[in-house]
Order: sequence, then C-alpha cells, then structure tokens
Amino acid sequence: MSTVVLIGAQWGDEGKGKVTDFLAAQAHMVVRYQGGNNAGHTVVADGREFKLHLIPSGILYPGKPCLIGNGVVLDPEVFIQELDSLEKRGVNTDNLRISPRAHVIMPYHRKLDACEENRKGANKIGTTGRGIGPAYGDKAARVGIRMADMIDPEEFGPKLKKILEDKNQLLQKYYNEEGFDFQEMFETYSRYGQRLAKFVEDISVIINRSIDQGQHILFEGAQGTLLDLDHGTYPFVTSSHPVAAAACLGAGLGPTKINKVMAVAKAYVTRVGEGPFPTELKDDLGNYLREKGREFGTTTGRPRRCGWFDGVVARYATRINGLDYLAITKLDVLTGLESLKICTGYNYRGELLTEFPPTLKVLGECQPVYEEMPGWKEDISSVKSFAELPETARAYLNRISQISGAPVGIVGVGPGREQTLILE
Ligand code: 2SA
Ligand code: GDP
Ligand code: MG
Repeated sequence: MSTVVLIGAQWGDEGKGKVTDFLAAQAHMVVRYQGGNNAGHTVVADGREFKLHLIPSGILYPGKPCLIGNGVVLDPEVFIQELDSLEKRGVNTDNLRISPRAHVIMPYHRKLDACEENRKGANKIGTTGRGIGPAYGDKAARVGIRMADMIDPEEFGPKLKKILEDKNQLLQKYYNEEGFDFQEMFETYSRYGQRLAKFVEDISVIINRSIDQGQHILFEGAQGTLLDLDHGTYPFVTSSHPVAAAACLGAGLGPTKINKVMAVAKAYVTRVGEGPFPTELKDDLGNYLREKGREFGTTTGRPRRCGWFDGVVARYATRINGLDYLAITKLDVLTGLESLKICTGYNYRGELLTEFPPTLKVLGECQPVYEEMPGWKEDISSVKSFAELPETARAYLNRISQISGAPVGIVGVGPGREQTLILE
C-alpha cells in the first residue's frame, strides 16, 4: 500500500468514508488534508453506522493514528461534539492529531456563509452553511486564526480582537446583521483551545517520519474533483481542493512521496447544492435512485440530485488526479433496472465533446450522449467476488473502466465493510 491518496471522482458523497474505512485496515495512519465539517463520511462497521465530518474515517480501528492536516479548516465546536459522540460510543480518540497550521472556523465564518447565500438569492451556491468559504477566504487574505493561535491565549486575544472589529463592521454595515461580543467569543474559544491543545502537533513531521520508516499512509479526500476550487464547476464548487494533488499541500509532504492515487465513483452520479449536472435525471428514475440509494446529505440532510454515470466526468477525474484505480460504489443500487445508460460524450451545438469543458457557458449547453447497456435482476449485495457478479454487471463495470481510462480496483455492493469486492 505505502502512500495512497483516496479522492472523490464526481461531486462528492461517492462513498469515500466507506472505502477509507476498508483500506484503513492496512494503513498505519489516516490523514484528512482539505475541507472541513462540510464533509459527511459514512462508515458502517459491524452493523454500526458512524457519520464523520472532521475526524478521519480510520478512527474506528483502535489505536490507529488519525491526523488532520494544515489544509483542513477546523470548527472546534463541531470537532469537540464529534469527539464526545465517538467517545460515548466507545471509540478511542487518543491518537488524533491536528496540525497547528490548520485554520479555525469561527462563528463569524458561519454567519457570513449564510449572509452571502442570502445575498446571492437565486444565484446561491447551495453551500452546507458551515462557514467553509469564509474561513478559506480569510486564510487567503492572511487574516485567519490557526490552531496554533487558538491554543495560545497571548496570540489569540489580540488577533481575535482585531479580526472581530473588521468582521463586526462588515456584518453590521454591509449585511445589516448583529456583530459578535469579543469577550464571550474569546472565553469560549480559549476553552476549546485548552481542550484541543493536547492534539496539536506538527503532522508533517509525523507523516514524513512514518514514510521514512516504510509505513503505509492513507490520505482521505473530502468532497469530489468536480467541486475543486480550480478544476470543478466554478463558482459552484467548495473553497478547497478535493483533487489528489492537494494531499501534498494539505498535509506537508512532497509529490515524490505519493505512491498511488485511487478515486471513488458511484455507479451513477449525485450532486447536492446548485450548479450544472449534465446527466441529471429530473424524472421518476431520478427519484427512484434517490430513494433506493438513500441519497440525502450526510451533513445537512438535503436531497441529492441523481443521474446516470458520466464518463466525461470520470475521464476528467482520471486526468486531473492521475488515477491508478477506481473504486465503484453502490452498484447494488442499480439492481433491478431494465437497462442502464452511460454518458460517453457531450453534444455541444452539434459537436461531440469528449473532454470536460472549462466554462459553465459551454457546459450549460451540453447534452449528454448515451450508450445503453442491459441491467441485472439478481441481488448482488452478498456477492463476494467480481466473478460472482452477473455478466451484465461485470460488462457495465468493464465499460466504465474503459471510458474512464482507469482500472476498477474495488466495487461496493452495499454500505457494510464486508460488502466490498477487491479486483486483481
Ligand atoms: P461548501 O459548504 O462551501 O463546501 O459548499 C460548496 C459546494 O460544495 C458542496 N459540498 C458537498 N457536496 C457533497 N457532499 C458534501 N458533504 C455533505 C454530505 C453534504 C450535505 O456528505 O452529504 O450533507 O449536504 C459536500 N460538502 C460541500 C456543496 O453542496 C456546495 O455545492
Ligand atoms: P462520502 O462523503 O464520499 O464518504 O459519502 P457519504 O457517506 O456522504 O455517502 C455515501 C453513502 O452511501 C453512505 O450512506 C454510505 O453508507 C453508502 N454506501 C457506500 N458504499 C455503498 C455501496 O456500495 N452500496 C450502498 N448501497 N451504499 C453504499
Ligand atoms: Mg459525504
């Protein structure tokens, strides 16, 4: 295994949590390197369901180090809630570590996220409302608060005072909203800082030392390639980099230290939030997939939009991430459908596009070009190998692999750990 980066090939919710949990059995440590608690990663282990937002999906293995990188934006309130709820369920969290360079999501970030969405009205992004965009915005504007600041009252007080003056002005003058009280916020977040101080450690040092010792590390991406700030359907994207390259930047290691990149894709596609989605099914079939696949946001509960597998998106993900393997999840959800469609290209004003277009203007006019394949009726949820799958299911996976340009290494036939097939 050595070092593996696991990312989402579509618009998020591909089942990264499940695949991370599965691969984590072989890893010495699991690292989150971007995003924040906008993520919702579901793991079903021994029949128990866990929804993780900030804590890496390797946490269910006792004693396994789980690291949160500098590229993550961390909401301490949510982190503490997640910590407490895991501990209550008997999960040991002693081996968690957080980078001192990770930026902190503050209450004004959450409020500004909501204000901006309201201001945009019909043009809203459909964010999770977790303050992600404003927190990354402050990081880029060099006015963010980092974990190292929050656990050091001497640094934290003066920094917060200055920032809060600016944020309160913005809230009051621009958005006509109430500001925040400095003393109250300082005391609350200093308390969080005291609680979290024991977890704060330079994770880049831990990771590189571990690589030098030949240990296996799994980097767990959040969201998906098409939500990437640079490579996604901008501006309908998140404010971080869900692509594989971000693992280096967001955890503090060099590109030469990454051995393999694997992407998770659903056997169909979902998207939550606004923005283009060429293969979206706005009909009964879309509703059927949503119900059968239980496609509702893990963080917000929002219904996910559903559609056919998009080969243009998958091929794009292969190129942008330099994929070695694909993990295809939720194949079981397609069971029972008479026939299945795969999008192989886009029709743009009579021209066939096979590469994902860079602008929404073009993408908005693209019509998917489909290829149709027969489905299968057999229950596949307890199948244990690729060879046991119905022939039509195998053909569907082979075609996905051909169109995407990456071999399928893992197939999911249900949410449970054991419902995972490994291909040679
Ligand atoms: P944000 O909050 O600024 O990151 O939102 C910007 C866009 O990114 C999308 N986004 C997501 N898409 C899929 N899944 C995500 N996590 C949750 C889940 C989502 C939920 O696991 O289901 O519960 O609603 C996630 N996080 C961010 C978001 O929808 C916007 O399109
Ligand atoms: P993530 O954000 O990529 O980790 O994905 P989510 O956890 O938000 O959403 C994926 C959902 O699909 C979760 O409810 C998982 O339990 C579920 N899931 C994952 N793999 C499979 C699979 O192969 N089959 C089925 N039926 N469900 C799956
Ligand atoms: Mg999710």
